[in-house]
Amino acid sequence: MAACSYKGTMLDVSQAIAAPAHDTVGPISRHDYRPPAWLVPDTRLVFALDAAATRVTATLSVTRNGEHGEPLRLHGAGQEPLAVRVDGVAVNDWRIEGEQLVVPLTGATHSVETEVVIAPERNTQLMGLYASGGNLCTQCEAEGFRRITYFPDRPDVLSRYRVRLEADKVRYPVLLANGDPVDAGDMPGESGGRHWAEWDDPFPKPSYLFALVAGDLAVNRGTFTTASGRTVALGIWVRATDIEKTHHALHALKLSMAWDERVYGREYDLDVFNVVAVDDFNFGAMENKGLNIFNSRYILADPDTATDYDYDGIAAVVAHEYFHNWSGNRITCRDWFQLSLKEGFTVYRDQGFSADQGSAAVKRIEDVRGLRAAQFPEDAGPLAHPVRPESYLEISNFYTATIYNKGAELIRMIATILGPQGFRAGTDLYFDRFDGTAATCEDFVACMEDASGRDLAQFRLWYSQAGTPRVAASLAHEAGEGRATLRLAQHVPGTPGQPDKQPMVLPLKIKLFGGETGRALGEEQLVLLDQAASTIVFDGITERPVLSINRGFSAPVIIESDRSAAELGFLSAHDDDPFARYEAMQQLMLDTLVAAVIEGDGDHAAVVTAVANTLADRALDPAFVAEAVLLPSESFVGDQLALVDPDAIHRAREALRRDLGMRLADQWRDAYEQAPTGPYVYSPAAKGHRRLRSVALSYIAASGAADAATIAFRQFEAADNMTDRQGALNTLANGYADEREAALDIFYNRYAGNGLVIDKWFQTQALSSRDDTGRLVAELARHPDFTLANPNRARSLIGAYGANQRAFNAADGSGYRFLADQLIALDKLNPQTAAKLLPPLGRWRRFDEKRSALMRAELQRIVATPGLSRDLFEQASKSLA
Ligand code: 0A1
Ligand code: ZN
Repeated sequence: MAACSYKGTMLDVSQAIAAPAHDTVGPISRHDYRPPAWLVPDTRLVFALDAAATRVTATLSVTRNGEHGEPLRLHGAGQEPLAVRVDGVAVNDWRIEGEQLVVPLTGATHSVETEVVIAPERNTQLMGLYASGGNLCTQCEAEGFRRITYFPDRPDVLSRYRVRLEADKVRYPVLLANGDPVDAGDMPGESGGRHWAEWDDPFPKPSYLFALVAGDLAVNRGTFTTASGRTVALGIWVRATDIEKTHHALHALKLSMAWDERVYGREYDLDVFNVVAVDDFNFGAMENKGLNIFNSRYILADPDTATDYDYDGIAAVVAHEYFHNWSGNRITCRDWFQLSLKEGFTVYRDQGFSADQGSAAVKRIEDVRGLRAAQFPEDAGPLAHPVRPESYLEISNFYTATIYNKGAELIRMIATILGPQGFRAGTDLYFDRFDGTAATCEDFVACMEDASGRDLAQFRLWYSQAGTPRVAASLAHEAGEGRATLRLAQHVPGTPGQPDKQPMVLPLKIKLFGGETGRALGEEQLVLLDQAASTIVFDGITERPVLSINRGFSAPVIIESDRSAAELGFLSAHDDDPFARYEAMQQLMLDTLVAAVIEGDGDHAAVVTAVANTLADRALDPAFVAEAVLLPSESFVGDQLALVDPDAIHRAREALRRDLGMRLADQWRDAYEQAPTGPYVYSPAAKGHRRLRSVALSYIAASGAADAATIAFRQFEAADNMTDRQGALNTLANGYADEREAALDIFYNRYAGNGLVIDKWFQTQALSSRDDTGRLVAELARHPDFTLANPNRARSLIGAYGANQRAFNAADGSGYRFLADQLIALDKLNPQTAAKLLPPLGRWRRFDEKRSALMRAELQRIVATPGLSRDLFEQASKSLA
């Protein structure tokens, strides 16, 4: 037997919660997957809850998985076993190896019991059991359960959990866990003031879906009757003062439950479904079986404190977590390399839900904008990885836009290739075949093939090859022959570890329009480009054709076409697919801005005409108009250029904004004044009007109009809702008028103590296009309300600043230094959140030598920091490579 490296019964909490040094575990490779040596059919947990010291007793029924002589290996992090019992008898022959408790066992089945004490109030990483706002809650995905107790903390070990919670009745009157409630009561006399509750979850689940909540919470209750007639008790749990802000989330939950029955045939399966909101949370929300735990920003809303964007986000995240009950919980992931199996599919499902609540076109535009803002740069940078990664140091770093959003695009492409019926047959088969198991991306694709008869062999490259494919498209017209020839060529750029790529399957929706008449020259076609190059011939084309390609963003690729400004302007007015109209306008704007950056001066005429036409088209949905007339962001313009000059990009974009503002002054005023106001209603139409109004306001301000700040301040003061108030504040925050300070002060004082709104106050200032934003951000970091301990607050200042291309990339490197300082400090508290905020420093290859050297120096400083977490080390070291 190997020597025990660490053993004892004394608990030293300060030692126990220290962040792990990054070199404790090497890279994990997908190919090293082995099935678990031991299974755990049943788990019984008893929690004696206390913020300072919680005792966890875990009893695992374990069964040997196949013929082997392996001991039982249980993961544990930050605690030590106070007792280990096998079949009820205390044993001593266990050992600790790294993060594992190794227990030798002789038989085929045993009962293994461990006892640990953990300190939730000292858990600043917010993984495992921790305290938030005086309550106790858990976060276990991906590897947090091992911070609660010893367990095979891997997603392919599915266990039935029965959980008993004991706690002080006054501090923690509400005790929740996964599954259905069994019983509850007061503890007998000597425990004084304590009570207990037991929960039972009949569905075997991996440990990352475990959850408990203990706290002083109020509930907004509802019910949902499933298609088969079962009544489910719904509860949204929040602090009592927030109860009125839960109606939107509860409504969204009911809509989600009905939608999943209607669209995917999926019913809910327990008698209760609880959702709890907490203020301190590393991500958006978590799909724990029957007990979702949410970042409060994705639950709490009322018109006075939440924008339309927040309302949409809440509905989307509530739906996302609910949909995981099938795509994630009933069928989970075999290992973390399969993360996109649940996340890509579930994002695709929540996108479909949101599209069905309002304008599908606007939803698609927003999703594509998000993909281009977050995923395309990731795929083009040092942290690029395939949708099914090959290796990782720290799995938390792989909750990325690639796994989530590109993963969703893969599912969308499969749905496009199979068609609605084939896709539904595929998902039915998947849910049926893999229910109750831990599956792989390969299993999902195989179901799609089996149900549809389509061969997706080459399509699988989407899971293994990183990088955004580029498609060159060129349309030639031979008028005399009545023929148009479309030449397509694809190229997938090299990414870290993958210098050479094979051609992918790209489903491209294509349509031709007559350049003179504007009429469609034939139906839309779905072209599957699966070669490096291909030629498509269209016959009977007598009129000069204009190419509409990748309609609806049917493939997540970059189209490089030789379409002229006139053709793009034409499509922006005549294409019959609203998404394609938007795309044409964006491409026109992008071409104009890139030319202006390179040449130092721009010809804005085509953009001005196209925007004017869009504003004048009364048949268009205002929500669509608001999206269509927005210029691409400075970062997105930067992404088009080999060398990013942040100041030149800012100048070019501001010049175009100013020109649009001035030349279309009347139309902006018209759009601003025409938008109906009236009391706040959350509806697709009202949202569209509000959005267009704020966009128009920003153009009025961009024009330099003398009354712009007055108009904005009037809107700010008159607003009966946060959308209008925030829209006005954004405009004021970008400018230098006296009204700016006044509005920021009013906003701050009005919402003092409301964390989610104060986050907006920080964020708005960090995103400002003012010249002195860097200095202001440094000051805000010293504001009494700023803290790194709350992830939302950290993101609202540091994350927003990192996204502000011009301010962050100040030539003197002050932005880089600031970010590195903050990340080094944050890493000591919360490595996951620190690592998430690092990517802006990894863009150094795209900047001039001076900036690039400054960024690298900060990355090196981070990597050299003693005691750095695995999370931040992985991101920083990969960003340097
Ligand atoms: N599965 C969740 C996301 C999530 C992942 C990790 C977390 O750890 C802090 C939290 C949440 C989802 O997709 O919503
Ligand atoms: Zn998810």
